Amino acid sequence: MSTMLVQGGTVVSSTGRTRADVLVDGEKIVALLAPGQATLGVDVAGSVDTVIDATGRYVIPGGIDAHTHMELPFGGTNASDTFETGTIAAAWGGTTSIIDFAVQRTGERVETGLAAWHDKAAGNCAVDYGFHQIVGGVDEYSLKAMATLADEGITSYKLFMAYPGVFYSDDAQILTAMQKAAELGLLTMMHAENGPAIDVLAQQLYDQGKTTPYFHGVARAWQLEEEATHRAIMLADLTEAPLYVVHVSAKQAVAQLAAARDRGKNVFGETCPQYLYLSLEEQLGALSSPGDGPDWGDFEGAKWVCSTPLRSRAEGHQAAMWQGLRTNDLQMVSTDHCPFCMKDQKELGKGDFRAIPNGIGSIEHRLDLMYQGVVTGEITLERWVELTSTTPARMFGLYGVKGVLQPGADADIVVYDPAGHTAIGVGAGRTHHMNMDHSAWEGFEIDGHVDVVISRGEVLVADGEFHGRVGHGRYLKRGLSQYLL
Ligand code: DUC
Ligand code: ZN
Ligand code: ZN
Repeated sequence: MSTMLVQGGTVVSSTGRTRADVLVDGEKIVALLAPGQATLGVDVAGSVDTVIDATGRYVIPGGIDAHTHMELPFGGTNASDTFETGTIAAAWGGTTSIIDFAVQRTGERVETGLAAWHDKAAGNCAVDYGFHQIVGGVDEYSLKAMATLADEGITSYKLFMAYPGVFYSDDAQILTAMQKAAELGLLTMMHAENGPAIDVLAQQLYDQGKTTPYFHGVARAWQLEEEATHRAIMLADLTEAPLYVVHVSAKQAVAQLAAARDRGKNVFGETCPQYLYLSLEEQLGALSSPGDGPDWGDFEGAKWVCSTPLRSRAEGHQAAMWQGLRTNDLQMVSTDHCPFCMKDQKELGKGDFRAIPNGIGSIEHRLDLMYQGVVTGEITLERWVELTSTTPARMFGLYGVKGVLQPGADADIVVYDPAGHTAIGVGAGRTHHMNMDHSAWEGFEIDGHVDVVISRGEVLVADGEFHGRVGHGRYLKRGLSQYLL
């Protein structure tokens, strides 16, 4: 077992910041020490195997991305990051734990889908990984299977109010699953969009010749996110099931969450960097060259086809997401990392936006993109740590081991340089390790840099090099949510 001292930095937690050195023994943090002094007469820095210099930098708990889709089968193809490529990219960006979604598709058994997910991930991850369970077919078999999930460390499951015929659950199925979840203490995660209504609008737009990616955003109207969010909240209220709404993008949906929380309900919401920074007009409606496109944009916008969709900046959704993060009406930021290449993947939807695989790749950039929110004054330094690590740990039953730098916790540590710079994108001199032929974040400049990334006492990234290894990442058996009211 080797020892390490992360020395000279400012340790930032969700509640404050302090100058401290972090002492690591093997995989665990064993002490936070007053900086640079002998402790109990021992010269600690001179006694450890490795000293990491964090002078002038922030020392924070490793990021936890609680919403990823490695290798997700979707729209006739698979998300382009494997557990190997996706977790290496995560490490580059300071994310040391992910929670991916095991998939039960409609017609499959939960156990089969879960076993397949374990097979894909085991031995292939560079950072630690846990699972949520997508329940794509609520029936007597899946309800029975839900009872065994918590024993396997899967304490949250996801339902879809969208994607009829693929993952969709109707209200009767949602009600039944929530009753079971309430009984078992599982957290219900909800993709809250009214899928059947979206499909009607999408067909109508297509029939009118409105086939470009922009119309993906038009079909997935905010009213259908607000309505589904409200319906999910009411069903959760009735069944007393705690509810976590994923990838919130509409300001009206945030208002629904806020109203439920004001009534004292266990209702939570996550947003993603794309809903904070990107928009319907600028990205989904993008032109690869001016003058292209029959109406609004051309196929360039396919890079940003994801669901929920990017929303209108003129309508103020992005500003509302930032505000929700400040007021804790939204509690967390995950990526919904679901990358697809333009070639052979997004291209499947040329001429029909409905056939564009839904998803954006961001796992590598979440910490940086959220740090930029600190620079621009949207959130505080402490809130940055809370949104990206501490609350994900508490929400999904990992806190104490993950999400905090304290004795007994895993030594998942990021040294972040506020004087550094990160140029995001696939272009020359820019950073990009995800398995994609483009970046949804091309050209973004960050006034900060992930310098050192440590996972359970092993250095994964330092001096601009990857030192980690595939197989280092371990399965995280999670406990019940530690965030409930
Ligand atoms: N949304 C996406 O953008 N991709 C995968 C699934 C989802 O709900
Ligand atoms: Zn979703
Ligand atoms: Zn998702």
